Amino acid sequence: MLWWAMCAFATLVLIVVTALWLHAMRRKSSPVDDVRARQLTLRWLVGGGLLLPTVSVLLLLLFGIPIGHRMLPLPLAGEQPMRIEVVGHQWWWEVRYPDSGVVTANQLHLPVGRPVDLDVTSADVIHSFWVPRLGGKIDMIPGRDNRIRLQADQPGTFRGQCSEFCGTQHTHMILDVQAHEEEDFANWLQARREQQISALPGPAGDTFAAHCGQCHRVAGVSDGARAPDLSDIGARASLGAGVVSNKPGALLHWLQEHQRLKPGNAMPLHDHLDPDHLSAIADWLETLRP
Ligand SMILES: [Cu+2]
Repeated sequence: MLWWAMCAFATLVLIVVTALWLHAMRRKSSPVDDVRARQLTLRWLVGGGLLLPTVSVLLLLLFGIPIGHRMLPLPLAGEQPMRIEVVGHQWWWEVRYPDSGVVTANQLHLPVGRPVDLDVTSADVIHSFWVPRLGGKIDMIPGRDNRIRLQADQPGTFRGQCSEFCGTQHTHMILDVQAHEEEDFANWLQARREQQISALPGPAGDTFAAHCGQCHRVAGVSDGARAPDLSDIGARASLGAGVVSNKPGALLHWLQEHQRLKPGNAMPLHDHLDPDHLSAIADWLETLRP
């Protein structure tokens, strides 16, 4: 709403200034004496230089301040905002629901019609959290907690994007935001909380434990904390924070080609791993969903 209001106002200013400019170029000027010339100059200075900007800025502030205010994490009476922690990493998003212990990555599930306080920080360099359809951006700074309050008014999928250059794969740091009706959100959270994952059996499971589980967490299976949580990776829209769509088979492709698809990402190559193990791991990961 704020964006459209400012866009409409800026368009109005553009039209008025252009019209005045065309008028000034086309009209035949009649000679005026010094007194009249000073009057005209004063009129433009006071009207166009003082009154017009004062009124414009006041109007925009009257409109913008209440909207901006809603995004400030001020104390609320009644129902308290939900709290979600988001940590920026090169180049992915860690999302934690501290009240339920649920952790996910590169996707943010929100309830509709309820304010949500996002506590954002970074694990490495400065990133910036931004979901343009829901509100302004806020910097994610290592060692510092910033907070922004957002509220989705209708269910849907919104794109979030890191908006502070954070390295070569900054572009590939996309956050998939899903706003759900309150009940659907509660169901999702409960399903995630009660999710039971059985470890991949056999030698492929050993390979996962030795090479993947050191960095990646899978709830109840491994507890690595350096890389994205994989407990619900099968349910995510994309892999690599927006690099490839998570279609059947995409996980194996990602595991084989991730350094070509997203050069410089922290995951080592898997060339030395048994291809059958890699394939079994990919198949197993595809089944991980709440
Ligand atoms: Cu970035």
